[in-house]
Amino acid sequence: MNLFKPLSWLLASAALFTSLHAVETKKPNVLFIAIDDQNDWIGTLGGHPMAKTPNIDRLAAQGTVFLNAHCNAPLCNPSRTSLMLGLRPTTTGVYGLAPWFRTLPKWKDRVALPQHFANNGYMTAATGKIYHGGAGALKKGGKGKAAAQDGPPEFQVVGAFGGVGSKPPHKLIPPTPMGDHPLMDWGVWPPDNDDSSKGDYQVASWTVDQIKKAPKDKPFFIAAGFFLPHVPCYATQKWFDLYPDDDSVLPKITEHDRSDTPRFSWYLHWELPEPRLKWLKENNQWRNLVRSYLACTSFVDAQVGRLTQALEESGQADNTIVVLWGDHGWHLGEKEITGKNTLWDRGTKVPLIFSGPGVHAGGRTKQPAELLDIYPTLIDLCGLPQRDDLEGLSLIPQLKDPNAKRERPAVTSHNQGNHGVRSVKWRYIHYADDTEELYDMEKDPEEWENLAGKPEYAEVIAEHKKWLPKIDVPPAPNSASRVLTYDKKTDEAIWEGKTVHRSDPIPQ
Ligand SMILES: [Ca+2]
Ligand SMILES: [Ca+2]
Repeated sequence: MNLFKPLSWLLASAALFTSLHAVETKKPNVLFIAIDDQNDWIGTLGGHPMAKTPNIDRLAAQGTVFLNAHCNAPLCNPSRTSLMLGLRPTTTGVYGLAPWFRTLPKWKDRVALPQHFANNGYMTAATGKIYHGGAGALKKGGKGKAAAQDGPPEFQVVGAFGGVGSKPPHKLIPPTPMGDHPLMDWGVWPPDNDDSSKGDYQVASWTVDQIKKAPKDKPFFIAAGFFLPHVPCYATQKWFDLYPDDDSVLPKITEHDRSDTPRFSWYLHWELPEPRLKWLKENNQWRNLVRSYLACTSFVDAQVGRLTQALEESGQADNTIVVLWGDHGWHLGEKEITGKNTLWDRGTKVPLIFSGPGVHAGGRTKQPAELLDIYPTLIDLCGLPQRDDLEGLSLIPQLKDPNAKRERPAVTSHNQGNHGVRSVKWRYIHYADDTEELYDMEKDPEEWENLAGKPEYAEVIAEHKKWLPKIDVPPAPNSASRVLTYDKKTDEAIWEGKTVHRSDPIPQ
């Protein structure tokens, strides 16, 4: 009897089994961390010199940070829809806080990012604000606010909605203009210094639990969506204590900054609950808002730290891709406003950090990146089947080599016809009425001097204009909230259903 043959067969089978097994166990987990309304006031990003975010900074040092990353829409619902579907807002027509894309016949069956993972053997779980208005796209019978959003079962396990958490009985600040919206509030809350009543604390606790009890036989995709520093910016005293109670915390601004920006730039945030700088100054609220926003950012940073610590403790850190992102920026007095809905860096620039297997440690890249790049990038990092229906670019070249050139700039759109194009050196903005802005971001990072109209920059403008979206559809059916339309023939602009005339005073 020849013993050699069966033995070699056995060895070959064992090798095959081992390699198959290795392929299986090699598929990394994904921890997907979203932070709502978080601009670049993150320590490692340098957007505010005093911002204290040691946990996010550590994550960035372990991985690669994109210093020039931008949202595809400067508003929650359209930004998140774009990221999760891998499609530009100008392709879906989702520009406002409504509609929910699953209500649109054209997109209701679209395979969203976590669903692609669920379809490829991943356990998917979510808590907090991932989609606008809920963890999103749940099976019927899901829990909480998100349950109303019926759709394909992209998240198999769903945790707490999170949100604001403990709220004071009355607003902490004076009534704000344009409707005294209940969300327009900030300050120290709760007064007992206990963070556990905050929605984001609960989101972190639930996520820690999921990481620790994740199934061992399959990889996980766990999404945690933090609500702060979205308004109301409530934080406990200890987070305020990280920032001086004086005007050194205020961002750099220049007076009359809007004197050289087109009137149409105001139409993008025409009448909103977010107060203007004028109101903040008159009501002695500017410093309070800035400190509150920074305090909330530091609090959220601590929650991020709880997640990364849980990964370490669970022994899964080496086999987990962490991606951390913010859905759009936020103004705190720059360009005379607060809030979002702008096409400047303060409105479009977001944190975007990857760490884990396949990611260069300590990488810092100034190459442009867009949030809709996350979908194809995660597919590549996790070795999932490719899709040919995504509009983003994989960031793998920059995750391997921070100096690798990206073939195109980042484009942000706010309603049909209004686009910001951000390259390494320039920001170009084109509004629906054909007015324009151009900034030299190396010489003028605050975007104070609009260079559009100066003949010597015609070539730079032409170069950036090439990247305006080729597809630029009108708002999808049932679009609402922060929707702007413009008819070039009649010069008629309509903001939230009301005509804005050229002579109307800018609402304050
Ligand atoms: Ca948001
Ligand atoms: Ca200016």
